[in-house]
Amino acid sequence: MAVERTLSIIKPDATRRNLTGKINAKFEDGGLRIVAQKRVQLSQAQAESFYGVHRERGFFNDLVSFMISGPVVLQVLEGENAIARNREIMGATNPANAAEGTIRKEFAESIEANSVHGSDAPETAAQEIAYFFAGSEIVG
Ligand code: IDP
Ligand code: MG
Repeated sequence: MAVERTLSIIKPDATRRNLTGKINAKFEDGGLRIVAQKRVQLSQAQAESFYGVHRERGFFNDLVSFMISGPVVLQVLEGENAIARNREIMGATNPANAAEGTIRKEFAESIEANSVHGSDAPETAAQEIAYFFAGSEIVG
């Protein structure tokens, strides 16, 4: 197995409810290390660009509004198979379909306000990490 890095975002629904620590415990208990972390307010341009792949989807404008509705916590998670492992810890996009014990099952409010983002493949992980972090901000 390979050690990977993946981009995680704790979304505004979760920061609003003060769930950062409980969500970080899920990552750490699940075997991932938080090797970079910063709390920021995304701009509309940043959110639109980050979710650009979804620009044609009906939910795009609502998603961007949601992502700038409050602070987010940007993170780099590291560990064995971190990209897939994080997706397991997060659970399915729609909390109605998320497995017991996952972040989205426990904390998500809706399919949109689903508490966390996680990269979905090695290429997107590398792009998403570079979008938000300088190499010097990541300390493994
Ligand atoms: P993912 O976050 O599990 O990778 P994606 O399909 O990449 O899911 O969607 C990105 C984000 O867009 C989701 O996490 C969620 O916040 C939002 N989203 C996805 N599908 C819907 C939908 O059908 N309605 C509203 N928001 C959605
Ligand atoms: Mg996705």
